[in-house]
Amino acid sequence: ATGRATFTFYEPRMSAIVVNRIQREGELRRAIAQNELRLHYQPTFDLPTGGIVNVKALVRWQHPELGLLPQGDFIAAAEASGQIVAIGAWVLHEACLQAQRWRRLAAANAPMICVNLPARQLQQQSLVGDVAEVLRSTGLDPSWLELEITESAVMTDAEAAQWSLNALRALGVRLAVDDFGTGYASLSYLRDIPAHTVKIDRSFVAGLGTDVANSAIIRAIASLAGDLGIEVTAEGIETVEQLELILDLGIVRGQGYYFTRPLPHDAIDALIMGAAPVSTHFFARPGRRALA
Ligand code: G
Ligand code: MN
Repeated sequence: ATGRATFTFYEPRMSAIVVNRIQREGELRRAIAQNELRLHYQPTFDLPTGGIVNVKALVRWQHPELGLLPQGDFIAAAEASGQIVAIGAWVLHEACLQAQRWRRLAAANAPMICVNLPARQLQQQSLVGDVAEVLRSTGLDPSWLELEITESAVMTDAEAAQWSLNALRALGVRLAVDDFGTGYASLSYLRDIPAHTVKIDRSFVAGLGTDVANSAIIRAIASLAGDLGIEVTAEGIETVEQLELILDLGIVRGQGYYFTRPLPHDAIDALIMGAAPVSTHFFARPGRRALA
């Protein structure tokens, strides 16, 4: 990894790192084979009404000894080992199955499903066919699936990525750019990628109110996306102050711990069926002025 024409002294620690990685790879293989992966779901809300716009599927690992692990604990390792492709395939299938269950449960009130598309999956030549097959086998209408890509995933091999993304869009699948603003892509990225949605990274939302630069950046992204006909979601809203500032910036879709953390599917059932009080509780705040 450090290139040619170098030398390195051996240290026992290096073996330990390799052994550790091999062990984790073995564990992950078992996790996939023995059904230890789970999905949790985090809704994005239409801010003025409190309606659910879509839910994002997020993978968890129900580890037999360590308990429920968030994606941060194993996805980077899975990306390094290539197991992310198998995990990504599982996530996509499971998420589409769940989306179909919600369709049966709530018909038109069912939320669209959003799924991360890791860089390695985007590079797979079989991607478009694989997605089409999942849609066919689960019966999910393509327009109910939104695949989320990051800037860095596209940068890896921009030309191939763009070909795949155009083909996915032609299938009728929706595309979103996730964590926008944190990668190295230029603004032309929003022009070239056939995305329906851009999700503003939560680091900008977290800085709202403390540093005016953050609202300037969010306003600029929202304005650019608006002019390009791309929908905007603000990620990572944690406080009512952030929510107010996001609404002041004219953004009408938001997600974050202020509303809810990622939840197991049955908790989402309750939200969809209106059994949980989320809408009145969070959105119909007295004194909140109407949006212009
Ligand atoms: O892939 P995506 O960008 O949707 O990643 C969502 C991740 O961010 C999840 O792991 C989720 O738990 C986390 N997340 C979602 N909302 C918030 C939030 O309001 N604050 C923080 N710190 N993390 C969040
Ligand atoms: Mn994100």
